[in-house]
Amino acid sequence: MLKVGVIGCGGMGRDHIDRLTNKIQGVEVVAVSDPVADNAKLAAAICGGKIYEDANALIEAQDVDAIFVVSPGFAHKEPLLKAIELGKRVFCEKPLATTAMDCLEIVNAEVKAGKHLIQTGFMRRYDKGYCQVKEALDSGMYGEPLMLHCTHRNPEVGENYTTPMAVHDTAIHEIDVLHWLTDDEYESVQVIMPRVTKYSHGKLNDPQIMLLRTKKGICIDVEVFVNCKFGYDIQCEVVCEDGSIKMAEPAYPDVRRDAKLSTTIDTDCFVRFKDAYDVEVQDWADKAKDGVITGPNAWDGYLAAVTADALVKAQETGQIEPVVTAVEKPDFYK
Ligand code: ISE
Repeated sequence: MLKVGVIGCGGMGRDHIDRLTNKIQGVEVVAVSDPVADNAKLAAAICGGKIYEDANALIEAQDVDAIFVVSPGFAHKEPLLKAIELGKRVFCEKPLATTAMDCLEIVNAEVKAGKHLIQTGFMRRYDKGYCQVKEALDSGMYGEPLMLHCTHRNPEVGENYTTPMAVHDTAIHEIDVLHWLTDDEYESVQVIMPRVTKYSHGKLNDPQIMLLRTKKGICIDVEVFVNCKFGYDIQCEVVCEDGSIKMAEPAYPDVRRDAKLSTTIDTDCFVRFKDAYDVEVQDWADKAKDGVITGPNAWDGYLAAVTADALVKAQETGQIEPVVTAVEKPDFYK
């Protein structure tokens, strides 16, 4: 049984604790920590774990084999560095950290430790639809990918959601999953700002069209539209030399009623990617038990941060911006 300590017991943290406790095999949550005492109490009530006021003490605890970091992104670096120092395996919700510099510090610490310890929580790689597209691409039957047309629509967002968040919060999923799908890295990005929807507000340009070019020359367009009103709608089509692969829609029945034919569209990411979260965490638990990490790693977290920074710059300049990593990919991650 893998004994896990969870740092961060807000909504997402408790969702993971519930998953780890009630769904995932071979894992037990033995410790929880959150600066907000009530969050920690609610979490302990789900799993029966011991409450630690100090997250460092949780990481050091003898009976904690592996750590789940689900605190806000800005608070990730410290526990990750501590866990690396102690050689404990970590599942870290995205983002790895909020700045590229912090991500690189984590990468460097892991490389120095010489052991793969960190998995970054990019759950789309575990979604059945994306996995089917990946399998088709890897089969080689359709030739090389040339273009990707993608859509990331949310029904609506709060007043606190601003233009850069369309990258950091939203397109960050495409940034990771599309580099994995195409087995490629990004060279440059651009953002086009169409007319703004009446449902947006002064601090948010919505929708946006994000364009990414990979090192192999694949061109990707992502429509990010977070006040689309009609649902949580994620699309991905890969146009290849010998065919085109469009990701399957979630399976819902076609309903005929009142002279209309309709199909459900999900309304939030936790429903749309529910199974992906479960598969992701079970896979992490199975591998972490054997001391292995095979999911998105710290380098993927760093790449996502660097690409996001370039996109935010492109939002401001309207120009094509290069995606620049401060170092070459270390052999450790190849
Ligand atoms: C949210 O944080 C997510 O992770 C969702 O997948 C994304 O669609 C949404 O825009 C984000 O705010």
